[in-house]
Amino acid sequence: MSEIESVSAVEILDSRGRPTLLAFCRLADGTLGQASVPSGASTGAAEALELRDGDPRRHGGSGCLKAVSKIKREINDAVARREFASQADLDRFLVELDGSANKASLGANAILGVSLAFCRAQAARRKAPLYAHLARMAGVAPRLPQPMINLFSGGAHAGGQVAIQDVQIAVRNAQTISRVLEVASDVFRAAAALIAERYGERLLTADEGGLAPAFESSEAMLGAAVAAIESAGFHPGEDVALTVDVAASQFHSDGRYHVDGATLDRERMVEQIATWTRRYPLISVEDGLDEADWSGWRLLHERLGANTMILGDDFLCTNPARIQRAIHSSAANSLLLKVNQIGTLTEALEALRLARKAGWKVVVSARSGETEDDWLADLAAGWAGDFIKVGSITQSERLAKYNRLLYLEEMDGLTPRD
Ligand code: 2PG
Ligand code: MG
Repeated sequence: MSEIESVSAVEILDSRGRPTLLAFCRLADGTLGQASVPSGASTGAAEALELRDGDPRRHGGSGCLKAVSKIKREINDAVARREFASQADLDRFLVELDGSANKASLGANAILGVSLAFCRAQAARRKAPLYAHLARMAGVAPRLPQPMINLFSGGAHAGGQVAIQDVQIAVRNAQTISRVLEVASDVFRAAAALIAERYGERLLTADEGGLAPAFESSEAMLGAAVAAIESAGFHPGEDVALTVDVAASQFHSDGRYHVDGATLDRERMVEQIATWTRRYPLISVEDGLDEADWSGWRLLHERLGANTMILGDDFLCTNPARIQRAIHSSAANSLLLKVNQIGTLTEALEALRLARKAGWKVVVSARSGETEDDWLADLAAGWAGDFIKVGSITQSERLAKYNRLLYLEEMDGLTPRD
């Protein structure tokens, strides 16, 4: 049991210079927890609602003062000087207080801020590192996840120059996170040199710090990733594999996929992805089909699911009901877990448990709009995610998470999977 003294929040800026919020939770014994909330660009239609002011006079309408005020007034009035038995107890209370199906009344950003700040306060009260507190809550043994590191971006994370949103690298058989980052840095530098040579341009980076030249096609982006791995002295597939976030909902309209100048129906889109997996060392395909194209997902899973992670992001929205349906209809085999898609830690944990029960892989993911907060690293380690997806090895909002993993490796003796 612990009693909340008060909750509060302040509007801050994220890595894109857009407002988000930093929430605080003070317990009756004086312990303070705080956490900031990330925000996506390629969001799923089934995501819980992120409350924004819509006032064009501030931040082009994207201000978060309404969400801040929901925390300071409605939520604070309801939770202050009240006892909560557990994280689940508080989260259930917040969901009921909101009362809507998609957290539209209080805002998923307001609710998640309080959920996370309470979690941090509880960890501090127990004098436990956040990852250990999260592991205890989930009943799993903590482990370091394997990073999926962003190399190139297109789609909504860059200028939309190619269809595919993100090409990432996964370093195989590395014993430590520090070795993973060493290899990633070699590949990143090789990629930067290759891009400068081929496209003769100053290196422009995308939302998550990945390189974003004017690739002529998604295939050229995948080819450049393989070339960068080779030029850094590694074997594509064996030493360094690729993962891709197709983010197909972004280029799907009228039942067709508009990929790099071609218009494909679902069968041909699945064919296209199968061709990519044959030609390139892809171990994971995220959002290969539109989020509403359930038949396409089943087709893709049937076609490639035996050897490739068929990873649902916008498709699943960390939503237990959608995950259930995907399990029953055999439409995916991996979950991208983003807590702000659902709005509370407890519901995200339910999503994790469903995925694990079905034998799925789990990728704990950041958003394209992030802050310097590092709770995601603790979440990925504490909930033993198979992978963590944070973005590139540049930009401090990304590095905060990698550097926290390095800390956990050194100071807490956690070890990576594989
Ligand atoms: C994604 C995420 C992170 P966003 O699509 O997986 O890369 O992007 O936060 O824009 O949804
Ligand atoms: Mg995605």
